[in-house]
Amino acid sequence: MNRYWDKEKETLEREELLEYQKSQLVKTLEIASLSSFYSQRIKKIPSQNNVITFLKDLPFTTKQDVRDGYPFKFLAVPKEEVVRLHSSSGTSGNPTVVFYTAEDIEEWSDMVARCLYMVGVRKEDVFQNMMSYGLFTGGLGLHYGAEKIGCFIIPSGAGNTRRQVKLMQDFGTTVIHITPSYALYLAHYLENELGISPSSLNLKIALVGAEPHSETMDRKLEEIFGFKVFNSYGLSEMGGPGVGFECPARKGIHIWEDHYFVEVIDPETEQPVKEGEEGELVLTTLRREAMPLIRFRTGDLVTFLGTEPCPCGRTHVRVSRIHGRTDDLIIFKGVNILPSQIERVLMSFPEVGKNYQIVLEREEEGDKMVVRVEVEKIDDRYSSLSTLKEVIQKKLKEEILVTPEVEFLQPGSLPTFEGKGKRVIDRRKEV
Ligand code: DLL
Repeated sequence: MNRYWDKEKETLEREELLEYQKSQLVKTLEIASLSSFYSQRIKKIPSQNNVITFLKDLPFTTKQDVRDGYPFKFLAVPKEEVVRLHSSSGTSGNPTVVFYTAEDIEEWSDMVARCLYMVGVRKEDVFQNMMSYGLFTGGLGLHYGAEKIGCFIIPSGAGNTRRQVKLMQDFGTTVIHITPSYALYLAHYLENELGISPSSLNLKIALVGAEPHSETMDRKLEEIFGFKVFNSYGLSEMGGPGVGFECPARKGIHIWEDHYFVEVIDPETEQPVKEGEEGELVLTTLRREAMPLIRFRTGDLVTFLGTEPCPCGRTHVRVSRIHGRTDDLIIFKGVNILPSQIERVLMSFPEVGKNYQIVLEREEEGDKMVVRVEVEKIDDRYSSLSTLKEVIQKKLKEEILVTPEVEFLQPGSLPTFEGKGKRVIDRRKEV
């Protein structure tokens, strides 16, 4: 049986792949130079022969550049060519927005279909998409990919667990797309609230991504549900999910090199790392029209696994799962949050000290965020500590969209730092 969606592209010889990348890079530079941001950086277009050297002399593009480019500085086509906008899940200030032409949507859907097909999703499958639809790319992105394959799609979106279960039971869902933390919660809910064994649902495959998760966590989910978990990687700046996916041989995540030029660099020296070493993933789009990005620093830390042939037969480069981030961006329940957003809210309360800590935990009932602060003296405005806590919690929810727990501590209880403090303690990967 054919195991490939697009065998020719997925198994291209390395030299052919490189030649293809070079020709796409030239086109990408041409398109990018039409955007107001890159018109400053790309003054001439190199030939295919020296495009790689040319590329490597260009400065990196950062998340901050994209944020500062809001709303239109990165748009490389006339506005009337745009058919859709997505955004990263941040809530503060300018979000990073991403534009798509009709062709971009087509290419993206095809790439997602390739990922799904690779892990065994077929036309006969009932595919329940439990990621949120809307600005977030996880909903519509996977939806269009699954539709290409011809799956029976249930676009249930995130949340409303009781209804999710009913849909799964009544329509015989076989594949789910879900964040790891929600999958854990779903198992807890099934067992404890409904008294249903998760493995009785007959699910076959779970596509899991959009936030950090460990190998142990994936295996644990497999044991509980009796399905196979595949790690799905992507980011809105690169178009969304589908950028890379774990293959059935489980030899890491293949990044689709006909769509992205891949570099893995030491975040300090900015030099490429060797095979087997950890570094930051840097990506250049090769086929995007509305918003090409050149040497985009993803902030995601991976081990570079190289281009040795994979038992699955695909030739595209492999990286490990995401180990962490180079910046202090928190990805919590699929929402991107900057510690500075939390800090801003906390500092607007004179009762709260300057020191704070954000602890992320993974528990059976789902992921938990605890914001720990030192409380100095309580103002007359608040009748008690618990009222103050509630007000802080509400303000935080408004700013970051999720409700953290707030813990009050005696002044001097939290560690102090000279220079950059370690504010975020992420214990989710320990599960
Ligand atoms: O999370 C796109 C996506 C949707 C990926 C659905 C997978 C499934 P953003 O909101 O822009 O886009 O967040 C991107 O999330 O830079 C990583 O830090 C993190 N991330 C995404 N996938 C994984 C994963 C979507 N499989 C940021 N493992 C990325 C760990 C991930 N972290």
